[in-house]
Amino acid sequence: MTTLRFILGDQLTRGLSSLNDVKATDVVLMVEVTEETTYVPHHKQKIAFILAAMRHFAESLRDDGFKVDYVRLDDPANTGSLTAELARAVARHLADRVVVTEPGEWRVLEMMQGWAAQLGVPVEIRDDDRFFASRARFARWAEGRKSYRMEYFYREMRKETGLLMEGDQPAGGSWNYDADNRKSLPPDMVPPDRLRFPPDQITAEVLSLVQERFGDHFGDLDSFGWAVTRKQALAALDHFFQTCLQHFGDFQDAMKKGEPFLFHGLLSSYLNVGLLTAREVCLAAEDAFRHAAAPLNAVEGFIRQVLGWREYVRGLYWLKMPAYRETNALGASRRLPDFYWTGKTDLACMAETINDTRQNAYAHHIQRLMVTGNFALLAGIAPNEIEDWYLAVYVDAFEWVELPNVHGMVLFADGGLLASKPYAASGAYIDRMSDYCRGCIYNPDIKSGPGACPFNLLYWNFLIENRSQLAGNPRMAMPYRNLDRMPDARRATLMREARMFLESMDRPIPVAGRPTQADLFE
Ligand code: FAD
Ligand code: DLZ
Ligand code: SF4
Repeated sequence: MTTLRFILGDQLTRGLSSLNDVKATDVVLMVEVTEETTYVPHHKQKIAFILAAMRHFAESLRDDGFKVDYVRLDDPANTGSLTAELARAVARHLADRVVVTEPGEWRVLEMMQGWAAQLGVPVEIRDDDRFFASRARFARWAEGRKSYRMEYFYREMRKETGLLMEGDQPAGGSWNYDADNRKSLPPDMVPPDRLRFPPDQITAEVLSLVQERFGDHFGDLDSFGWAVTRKQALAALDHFFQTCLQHFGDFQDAMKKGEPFLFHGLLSSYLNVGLLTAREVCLAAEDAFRHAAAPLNAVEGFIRQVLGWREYVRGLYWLKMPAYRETNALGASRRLPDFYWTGKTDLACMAETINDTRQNAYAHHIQRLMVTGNFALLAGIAPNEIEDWYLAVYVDAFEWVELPNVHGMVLFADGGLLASKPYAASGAYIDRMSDYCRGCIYNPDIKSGPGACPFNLLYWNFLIENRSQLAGNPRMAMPYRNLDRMPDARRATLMREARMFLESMDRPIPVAGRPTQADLFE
């Protein structure tokens, strides 16, 4: 009687539901498969991070006395798919039962649901209890609501968990200190160096494998320094608390050239694969507040991201998939410009964010939302094009968290299910929150004509083109009032220049670099 406990690459948690009640005769199965390494063209560091973390996790289970069957990517008998590797393992171990924890992606759940019939053995799919809110809990919260605002879900989760609560009231008297968290970075403020982890022998082997097999994928591998064990992830968490948490709130929305990490946690990849749990990081953050090691606006800001946004996007994903992914409320249809992959663009903010992404498989939230995301929204990039990009390029990207952020928060493709209005912004926002514009050939203060920041042209054009879907939204009243105050001729100029810019972007990149906007005026 052998039970197979099948653990996926983002289920690297010792307390995982499918590892409860393991018996001495059970076998833990882990498989590296081409299907998962290539379903989008993942950044090289993302593949390396997951395979290295999987191999280390398997070692730690063996050290704890588990029987582990681990299939490596370069095993000649490897069939390349989760289902076929499970079938081979069922036969190899004469298993009469399979236990799994529900996956993070719809596509894998569909696979799992077919396994019992395909394999001829019972397959038990257990809840993923690493989240504060189960799928059923979120569905109960959502039931009967006309809109699903994160803030209300978050307040309920604060009450339910007791995090940052004083009796039935929020600590400090407010639920949300976001208004305090929008400072730009003072020029003399230098963010701390971040803890990186030199590859050990296991990781070095994975890095060679990734270079050999996926050398043509996007991204640098040389700068790899992610934690790949729980011990390292705990060290990274501790380092964040010691050096960054106190400033996390104040500069949460800031951007600075040459500073890809600022005071952010760099914790999402560890949380998403299970090296850290959401509960432990929230409790540790609360502890820092209770011991006066960090101010309330920082700790509340951090807990809101993990207990609020992270849980909320997961709940929404499972509540609305698979239809969610198919919506396209603004009818966006443009191809993703090549510069999202090459970084070769004269928009300094885009080049900086894309090059950070290439180097680190990481960009912080405001870069993702207000630079590459904002551009995709304003330029009308087709949802599936830009979603695949986000799913591929970030080390923390799994569809349950990527999709609501891109489809809902960035693109408004769900028609406002997640966000009450599009996060559309002109160059003025980027100029206020960053120093990017100082090194740019465009000028955020110029609205049209030579030197005009393309975000300005695209912003007004976006409002004009999407008037029928957006003008009735009370939160868009102000931008539409400003638009309507413009003379017709001005609106026509903005539209014409925006179109010229978009057309220039669609052209193939010439060897010497694509034409600049200024060239188009010659
Ligand atoms: P911090 O700024 O330090 O935040 C702390 C933690 O809060 C993060 O580690 C993360 O677990 C959580 N968090 C913060 N914001 C969000 C959010 N909006 N949704 C869910 N969790 C959040 N996050 C991912 O984990 N995977 C993704 O694929 C992903 N794609 C995104 C795509 C876009 C377009 C946008 C706008 C956001 C995306 N996010 C994604 C959310 C967020 O940007 C990242 O979680 C964050 O940048 C990770 O870096 P950090 O650990 O330094 O975060
Ligand atoms: C992302 C990923 C990659 C790159 N490789 C593997 C793998 O070889 N084996 C595996 O079990 N999981 C991998 N993963 C993570 C899965 O894609 C993830 O478990 C599913 O997307 C469900 O969230
Ligand atoms: Fe980006 Fe415009 Fe600023 Fe250039 S001027 S960095 S394109 S916002």
